[in-house]
Amino acid sequence: MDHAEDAHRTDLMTITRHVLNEQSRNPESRGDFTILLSHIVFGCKFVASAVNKAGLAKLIGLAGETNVQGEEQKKLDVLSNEVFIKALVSSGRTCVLVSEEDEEATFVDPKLRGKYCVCFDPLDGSSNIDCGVSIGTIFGIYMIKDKDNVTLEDVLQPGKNMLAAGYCMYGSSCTLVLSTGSGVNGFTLDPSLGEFILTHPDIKIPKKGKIYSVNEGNARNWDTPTATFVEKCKYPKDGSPPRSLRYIGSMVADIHRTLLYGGIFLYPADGKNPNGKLRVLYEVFPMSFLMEQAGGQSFTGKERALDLVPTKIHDRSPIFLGSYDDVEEIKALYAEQAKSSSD
Ligand code: FDP
Repeated sequence: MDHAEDAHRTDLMTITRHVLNEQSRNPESRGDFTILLSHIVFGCKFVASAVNKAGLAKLIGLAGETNVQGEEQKKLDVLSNEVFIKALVSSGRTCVLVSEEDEEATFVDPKLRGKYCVCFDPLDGSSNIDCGVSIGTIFGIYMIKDKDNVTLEDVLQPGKNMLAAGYCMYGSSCTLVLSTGSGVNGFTLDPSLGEFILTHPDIKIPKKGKIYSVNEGNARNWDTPTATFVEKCKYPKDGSPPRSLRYIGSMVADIHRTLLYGGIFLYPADGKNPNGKLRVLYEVFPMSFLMEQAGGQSFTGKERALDLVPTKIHDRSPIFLGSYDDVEEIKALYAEQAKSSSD
């Protein structure tokens, strides 16, 4: 028996141990973030279990309600939202919550208030639920500005003010990817232990990718830089091979692949949707934070995505994010367009 290997296998870095290790590097820390995160992790485990049982438990199907974006809500969305709201409130560490499923922000009862604000999409990619494609939870965490005066301004902050962000992907395995501002780590749920184990330490996105990811069905409404970029992906003029197109249509799954394999994910503005589709607070910001922490970039077509200042909690923004060099290319195309329109 190889004892060294055995020892290695049994010395598992759970997500709690990992966050406690990070916490111990900050002597002022009182463990509040660790407590908040453990409640988020519980929400993810609950949703993972519900997603796994969805077909069996007949949980899938319409709940007969529509969400703020006017989309039909699935039962799993409703359930996931309830689970996360309850988990976050009961942590005693949150004060304002913004969920994709709720029109208004939730202000936590003063007796249960803590110093964190959480913006989240409890079940992103819900149009994929019924066909078993990977879906996920996305979250971004801010610190409250003034404890005695909690307002919506606490969540209408630029993404660069986020303390932490992450997502949990419910797919062939359940993977939680987290950044607390010093790199990105991926944890996989071991169902037999009920623990997220560090499986992808210090994720770095390849500097340049070979994949582009976009809903090409919207091509006829794209602006010139997006159309030129995609044309270059398919018919490169520099002798490089064409890039592969991969588009799942579930943001968490598309971003997870982009982080691990490199490439670029685009949800641009188009003639019909000048702000694109994806929501700033709980899609664009958390994913942009993770991308930058992994060495990539994120751009709105005008600016660094994390510099955006949202004015409403459900604001949308065009987004291009992924490998550093790939995003540089799209930035150059937008700069060219701006220059030619100012000439
Ligand atoms: P969905 O509508 O299935 O909830 O913003 C939600 C989202 O999925 C993202 O997860 C996904 O990247 C995007 O929309 C897909 O949009 P298109 O169907 O327009 O490509």
